[in-house]
Amino acid sequence: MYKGAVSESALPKVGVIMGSKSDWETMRHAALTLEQLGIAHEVRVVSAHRTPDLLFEYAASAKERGLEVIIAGAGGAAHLPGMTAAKTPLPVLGVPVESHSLKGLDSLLSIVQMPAGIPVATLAIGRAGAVNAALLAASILANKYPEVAARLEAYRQQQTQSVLAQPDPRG
Ligand code: RP5
Repeated sequence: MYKGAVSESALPKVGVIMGSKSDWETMRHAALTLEQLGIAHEVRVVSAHRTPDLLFEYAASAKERGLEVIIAGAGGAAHLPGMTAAKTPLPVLGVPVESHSLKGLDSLLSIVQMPAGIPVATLAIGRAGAVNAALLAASILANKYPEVAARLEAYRQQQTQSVLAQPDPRG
């Protein structure tokens, strides 16, 4: 785990939104990874179907508030990432949350199958997708912020070293 990052009190660069409080168990991994990389972010529950007006307001104002990337997690008939992408020019990274009935396949297909014209970068189902959404957000920000690029590089080097340090899987 990368420990070199410092926490920032700066304005959030990444918005982490999710359709329900119940998504937090998955989406907390995105927030944790952003924290490890020292990337200022905010976390909000914004539901496409329970709070549609809030979703429109959040997405439409995101860029002018200073956000540069949005990570949107949702499960089931997961409209949140696509609707968010429709209302903002910012890159939207979609995380399919694992649903009880269909194990997240419904979430994945809802998010990934965007018609041409409004893209959502779709990650894997569950924790892996949440972590990778944060790392992808970091990659996007790294094009503009050298300090983020350096932290991301350190994170990856540390990950490589932790594998090389224990080549025998039996520990
Ligand atoms: C979606 O419905 C949420 O993203 C969540 O994954 C799913 C279930 O929500 P709850 O019924 O747990 O609030 O909108």
